[in-house]
Amino acid sequence: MGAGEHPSDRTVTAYVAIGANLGAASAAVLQAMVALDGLPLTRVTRRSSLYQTRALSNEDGVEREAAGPDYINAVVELETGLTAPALLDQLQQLEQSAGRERPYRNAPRTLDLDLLLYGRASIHSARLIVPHPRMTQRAFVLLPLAEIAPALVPQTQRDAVADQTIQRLD
Ligand code: PH2
Ligand code: MG
Ligand code: MG
Repeated sequence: MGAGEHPSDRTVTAYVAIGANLGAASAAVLQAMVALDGLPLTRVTRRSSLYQTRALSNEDGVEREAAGPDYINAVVELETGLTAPALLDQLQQLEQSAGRERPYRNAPRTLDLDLLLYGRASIHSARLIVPHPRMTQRAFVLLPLAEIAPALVPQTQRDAVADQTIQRLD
């Protein structure tokens, strides 16, 4: 049994945001959904549509449109027996396998996997903050999340991001 895998059969419902804006972004997002389903002790239980979104950058706590290609974004629900740090390790390994480089903050990326929610856990470690601190400011997270877990996204939060450019793809 690898690090972070429990000997018990307890699982947690977690939500992961997927984003890409370099290369074949839609293919990378769909491929990531398959890869997430293949992680140890983990399966994908719900997947949102793909969304095309204008690149945003957080300046002084406010999300603003930024230069750079549009993103393809989506959110998946996982049922996982991994601990949160073990799941984060796996997400980072998938980003690496997709050729992710980090030349500077918010650089265009082949694949970004962000842990949004891990059950009801509130986590503040050096590596990981859950719930994701900027998720409620971002239409590219809230709308796909609302599609698969509407109870998690109050209408007030959706209203607050109504000015952000996002288009559901079919
Ligand atoms: N991710 C960021 C910064 N800006 N903008 C969009 N539209 N979608 C993203 O996934 C995204 C972003 C940092 O990870
Ligand atoms: Mg991100
Ligand atoms: Mg990230």
